[in-house]
Amino acid sequence: MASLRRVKVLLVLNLIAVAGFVLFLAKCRPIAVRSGDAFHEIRPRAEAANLSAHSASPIQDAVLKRLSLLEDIVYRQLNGLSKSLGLIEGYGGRGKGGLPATLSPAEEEKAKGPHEKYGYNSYLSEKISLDRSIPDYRPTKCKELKYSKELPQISIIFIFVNEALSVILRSVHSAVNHTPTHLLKEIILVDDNSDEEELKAPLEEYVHKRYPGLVKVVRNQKREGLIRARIEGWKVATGQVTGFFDAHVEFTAGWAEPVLSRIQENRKRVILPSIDNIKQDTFEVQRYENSAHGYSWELWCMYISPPKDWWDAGDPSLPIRTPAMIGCSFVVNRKFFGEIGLLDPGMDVYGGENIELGIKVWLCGGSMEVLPCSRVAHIERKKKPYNSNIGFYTKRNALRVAEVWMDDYKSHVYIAWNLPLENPGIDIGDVSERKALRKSLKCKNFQWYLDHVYPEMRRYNNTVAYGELRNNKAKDVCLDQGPLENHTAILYPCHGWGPQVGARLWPGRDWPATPRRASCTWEPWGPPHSSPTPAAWWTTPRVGCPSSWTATRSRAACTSAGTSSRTVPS
Ligand SMILES: [Mn+2]
Repeated sequence: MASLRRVKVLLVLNLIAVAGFVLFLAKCRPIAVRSGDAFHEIRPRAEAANLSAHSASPIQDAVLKRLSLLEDIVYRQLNGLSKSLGLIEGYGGRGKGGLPATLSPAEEEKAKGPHEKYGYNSYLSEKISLDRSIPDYRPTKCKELKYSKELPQISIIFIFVNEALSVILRSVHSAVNHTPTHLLKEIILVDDNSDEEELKAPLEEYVHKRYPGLVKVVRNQKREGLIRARIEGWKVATGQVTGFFDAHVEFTAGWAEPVLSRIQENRKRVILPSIDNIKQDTFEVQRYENSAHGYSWELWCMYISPPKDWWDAGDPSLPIRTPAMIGCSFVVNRKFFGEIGLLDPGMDVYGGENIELGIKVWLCGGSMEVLPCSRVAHIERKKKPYNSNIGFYTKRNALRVAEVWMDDYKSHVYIAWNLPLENPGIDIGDVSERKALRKSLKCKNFQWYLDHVYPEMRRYNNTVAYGELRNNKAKDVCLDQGPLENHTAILYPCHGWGPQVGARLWPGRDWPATPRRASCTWEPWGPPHSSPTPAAWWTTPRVGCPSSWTATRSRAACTSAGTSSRTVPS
């Protein structure tokens, strides 16, 4: 405490000294200027002020700027801008350096409720400085790379709904602290109609006082979902480049330069900083492996291994080609993003937009890559803030992607969601504008994308049946995923999710051409396997004898609304 007081006293003394110096300059220099201007007329006040501002010397400008900065620091120290919100600034304190932070047992008790509400330990977040340092996880070589001084400016767009104030502000502080001033055009906060009072006036007053002129706040009048919220942010952005981030991230030193440099070289590149993890319970920052971002046929995104040519090059600082993006952080030239139709505004809430952008940018003349030299840490929450039925919206959005972009492969998305191929019973809205967009941009077909950008993705051609597989001797249990090691299936109560539903059938192997007993060739419908042969072929467990297996959906009979079933011999 004593040392803190000493620092404060020193700061104030420093301010007084600088203020004295500036006063001296302010009194003397303008007089010197005026004395040279013998015909100086008396002008209206405003105009005169204007004139003197124009004629001020660069030194005077610099000193005035420095003074206002010092004033700002002292103001915050003495008036406690962040303190009034119960928050902390400065580099030290709990959780500094990205180490795990802890709470006392009494605090733990208080933390429980908000932890549940936000999906991360927001009470702990309030105890961690808004400016804390986090580790530099860049590959060593990145630190030696040099970038041009003339890089395009970025508008950083954060979207949020009912996010903890301290977490949003840490995202903002971290962006300002780690983006070079001359490259940061502005920060845009898009509030997707949050309910919390602290996200209204207190947030707005804070950012405007703390970072005057730098932060724009956009408020959605109704909840639009993450996708249209990002578009709202884009609309008010003025930087040459726009960066979209969740409002629960922390940037690291040097994150911006490699991103802006890659976009300057080629404006059609969409760049993803590498993501590290901020643990939602302790706020410890954990390094993630270098990865590309892929997805399953449900269009759930996931980290996948970088492509073979990246490994072959043997340089971990090189960009990683990626088929799509997780979506919590991406950077794109502002105008180019508009040209390729932004994100699909017909999508609701969350999910699918990240895959759509990946497919679209690749098919329509651009590219997408992850940069290991640019790192942003992100909190993986326990739950999403859009608490309505996320699965439904993700499914609906996935079907929009399938209809617009996937040509013959669209059936894969329907099968993955266990929907009939015809009349799936989901209103996906109007996709005609998106189809027209694809046509006007003269985009390539989906087969090209699978061949060149996402060869790891499993293709399920010749599927004749899909859905749950039920046995006539035990109708309430379904074939489900057993241990992967011995490729054996198990019976499990039907739950309608996961590999149980995703099972599929491939003719020409064991069934139906050679129906060997007890070895139906159902395959779990899972993430893409890296090898071209399936990772797990299943042997069906016997249930009595003789018994038969029935698939709930038949691909061959899809014209009958997919409700017909087909008997699979046991
Ligand atoms: Mn997120």
